[in-house]
Amino acid sequence: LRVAVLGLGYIGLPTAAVIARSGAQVLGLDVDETVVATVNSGKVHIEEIDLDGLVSGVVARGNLRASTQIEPADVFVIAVPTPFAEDHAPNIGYVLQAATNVAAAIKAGDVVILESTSPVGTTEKVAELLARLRPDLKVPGHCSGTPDIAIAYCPERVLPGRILVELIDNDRVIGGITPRCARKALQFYRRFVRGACVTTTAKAAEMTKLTENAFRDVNIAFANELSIVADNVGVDVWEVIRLANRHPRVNILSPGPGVGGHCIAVDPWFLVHGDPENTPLIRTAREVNDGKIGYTIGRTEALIETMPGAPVACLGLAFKANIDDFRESPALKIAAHLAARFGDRIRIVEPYAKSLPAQFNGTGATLIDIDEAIEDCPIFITLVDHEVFKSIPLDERSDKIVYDARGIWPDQPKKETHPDALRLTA
Ligand code: SAJ
Repeated sequence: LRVAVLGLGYIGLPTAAVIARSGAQVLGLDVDETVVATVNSGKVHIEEIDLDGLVSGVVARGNLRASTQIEPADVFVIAVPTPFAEDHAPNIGYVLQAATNVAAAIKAGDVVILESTSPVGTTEKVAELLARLRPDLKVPGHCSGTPDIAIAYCPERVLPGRILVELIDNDRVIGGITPRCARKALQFYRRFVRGACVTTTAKAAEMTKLTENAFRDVNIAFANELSIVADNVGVDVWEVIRLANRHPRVNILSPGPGVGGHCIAVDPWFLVHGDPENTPLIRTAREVNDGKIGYTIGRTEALIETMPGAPVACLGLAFKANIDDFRESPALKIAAHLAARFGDRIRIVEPYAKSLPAQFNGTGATLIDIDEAIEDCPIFITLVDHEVFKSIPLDERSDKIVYDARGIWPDQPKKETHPDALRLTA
């Protein structure tokens, strides 16, 4: 089996590598020549647990090769980004460009699968485009009788940091332009997926993906809203959530400094943009989660001002725990804002960073390790719940003044975690 994977990013490269490991001949396509050269040398341009070993193995065995030019294949998997514009309008330009490339190489009998998170109806647009560019082929939805090719949507659902495990173990939703398309795509996924593969329509599969991330966003927004209410009445929100979650039908997620990454903070907008009138809840959740960044900045600034001149340790820049991904990270935005305001008082602790990102250039902020922070900084602001931070014992931090945006230290003396209480006791 020959498989072409279009897009060698966070999803495309691991997907290409896993398919290659199943024995297929995989061609990975990317517009970026350095990415292509990196993969062809058996190396990776992104950090993901165990990905480097897997890629070097499949490249060495000749099962994975990268190129900027499309070649004939039996299955085409599109895994390119779908960003959004300022007005939150989804941009499916990369998907349509990839489909245009597929049109140049596709032949009767082939299967095209879109994996990119996409607005509802995108797979049908891909079919339309292929029908227009290849009038010689019978394209599903655009022909009578049995089509020559199959077109399906199958969203990726993997969690960064667990991508290689979840690519195999997660259930997959496979939506065909027609039921026959779904069956063809199903045969392909069965080669390497251990989880259940469930078939449906392309539109339902597209909406399922957006629904999963909107569900999580709405639930995190609930927790973030609670955290502000609790703050205002001087109650520890983490304790309230722990207690409420003892109810058999309540399961509240964790508040934090905002929602980051390139999925949960983006995908709900695709639903809102598709039907603005009927999505007030999903839109508000987005606004609540984005608003938590500004709220955290306000609270931490107030805390830092209570100790003029004192060095401040900001713990974490990543968009979530235990990964080195800083894209769309609330922690990064908050720390950069504090650095711009307080300059060299701001010390960043981020074991997953080799140097400070460009946002800190010229601010005077420095990257230090956790031992230096414990030694030098009386103020701690926890922005990411990395395991290494959580495990700092109380006796190393009991004298610190802490703003714990992630609730990683439930045993921290309470008056010191609440800036207002602090001002009263200072
Ligand atoms: N977060 C909280 N509180 C929580 C959980 C998360 O503040 O209780 C924050 C995180 O710190 C982070 C953001 O939300 O900033 C997103 O983190 P995440 O771990 O919830 O999700 P992602 O973005 O890493 O991956 C999500 C996953 N989707 C769901 O869990 C429904 C993953 O399965 C998807 O494949 C991925 O989006 C994607 O690619 O769409």
